[in-house]
Amino acid sequence: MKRALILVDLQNDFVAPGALPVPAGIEVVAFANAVMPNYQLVVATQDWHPADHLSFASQHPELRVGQTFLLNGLPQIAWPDHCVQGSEGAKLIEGLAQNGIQKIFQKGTDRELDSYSGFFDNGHQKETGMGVYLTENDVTDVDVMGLATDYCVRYTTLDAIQLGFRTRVLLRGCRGVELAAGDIDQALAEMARAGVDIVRT
Ligand code: VGL
Ligand code: ZN
Repeated sequence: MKRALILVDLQNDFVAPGALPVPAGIEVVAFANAVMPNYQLVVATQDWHPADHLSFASQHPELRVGQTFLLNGLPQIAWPDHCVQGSEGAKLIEGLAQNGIQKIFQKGTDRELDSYSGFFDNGHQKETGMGVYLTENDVTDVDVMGLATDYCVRYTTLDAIQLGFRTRVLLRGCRGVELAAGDIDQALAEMARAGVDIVRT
């Protein structure tokens, strides 16, 4: 058994005063730093969008942030511009012990596709390479934490399960967007149903 830690989107834009701040998101950085030494392998995901990414409300004059629309046939939330490639907002958070991270996987790089999961885009058309990398490194189990519980953490854990990794989510290391009340609890219920072990300590 070899267990890896997956740090999801610990980037400036997902913490205040970033473009898409997750409430209290900054609180998880200290937890990440504290647990990283417990793992033989630590990887991170990085939301990494072109400036004209089609998940941005700014690309759709008729849409406002938070509205849902169809993007290439998939339900999509219109987000504020965030994690633009090369920007300050896209960088990993300064206080994160980045020297403990072996590899970073970027996602959401294709203008036409959004990618909440660290493994695949939302339509499961393209891989980021993280699944192959973990498998090549003999990883059988993954612990997932980061931002946001109800989007990128949720879809990363669901894909991890589907790929056959024994998967836990470390709740102390997660915070959610909660666009609608109950979104976080609903995400946790969905993860649990899929076989994700929800770790609350
Ligand atoms: C995320 C919305 C848009 C996330 C990324 O990291 O959860 N959420 N892009
Ligand atoms: Zn994004």
